[in-house]
Amino acid sequence: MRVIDTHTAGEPTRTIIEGGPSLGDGPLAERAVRLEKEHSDFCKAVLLEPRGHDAVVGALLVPPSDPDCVTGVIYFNPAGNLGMCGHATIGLAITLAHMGRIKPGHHKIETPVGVVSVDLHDMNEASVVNVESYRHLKDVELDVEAIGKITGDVAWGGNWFFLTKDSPLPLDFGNIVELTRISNQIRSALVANGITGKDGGEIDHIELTGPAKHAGNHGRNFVLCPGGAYDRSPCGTGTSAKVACLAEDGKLAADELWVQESIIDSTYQLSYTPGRDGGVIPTVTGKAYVTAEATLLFDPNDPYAKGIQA
Ligand code: PYC
Repeated sequence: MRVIDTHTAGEPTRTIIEGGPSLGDGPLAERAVRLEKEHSDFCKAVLLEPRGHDAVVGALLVPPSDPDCVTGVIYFNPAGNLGMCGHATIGLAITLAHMGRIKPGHHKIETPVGVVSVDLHDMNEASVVNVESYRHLKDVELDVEAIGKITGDVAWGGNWFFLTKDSPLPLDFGNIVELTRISNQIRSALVANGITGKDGGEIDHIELTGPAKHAGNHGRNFVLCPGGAYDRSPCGTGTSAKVACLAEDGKLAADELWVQESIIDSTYQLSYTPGRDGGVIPTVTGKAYVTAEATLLFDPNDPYAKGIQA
């Protein structure tokens, strides 16, 4: 199986360019369900130790059903599928450029939650025009064990997010273990209180937000992903959800720049245009770098061929 690895603002993506499972044809959302249900061993083997680690997001290239798209892609992490993934889409654009499949310009990519587009600026920078993003619930009050009251919004940016108004702890690199623990407690409190996204969608990403640390930037975050790893990047879908909330609160105008910092100080530049259904269409710009081209080997005698799993 051949893969190309990238990182986008520090967050890794492994794009499977050859040798992945065949998922048949039909709508991408159905093929994504097939991947999760019938090939979870493949997903874990590709991502987990000893070949990877729990923060790696997989991008399986599949034929698009929309002929205008340069490729279809299904994103997954060790816990299951991701609807959309901002950092991985930037990583995918840089990978396709590295492979010579796309040149600087505008390209469409099909994901299970809709068609997104990328503007490839050069061999390391791309802008993703995301799916329509919107706030579903405002000022939700949660009683979180050992922390107390936390207020936040539930918003969609291609995945479901709970975005806190403030962070109970400074958003410092040295606090990552504690921030992870707090975010997991928030996730449990959401489940215990039956709080979901639209149509019962599971809120599987928690975004702690706070003020920027560095001049010229506008906000900072810590994002817990499904499975328990934190996002090294500012999270493309998470910042899309953030921008949707800022727009609805009248704090960010269309086409105005928002620079979002991650917990490791990497940044994305964001702006939006109004959406068709009352939300916003965010554009997320970031940089990605190719870190490896590899052939993954699966030795049938290897007891950890399927990855180290709990
Ligand atoms: O960039 O959207 C994103 C993302 C989701 C999970 C990890 N990264």
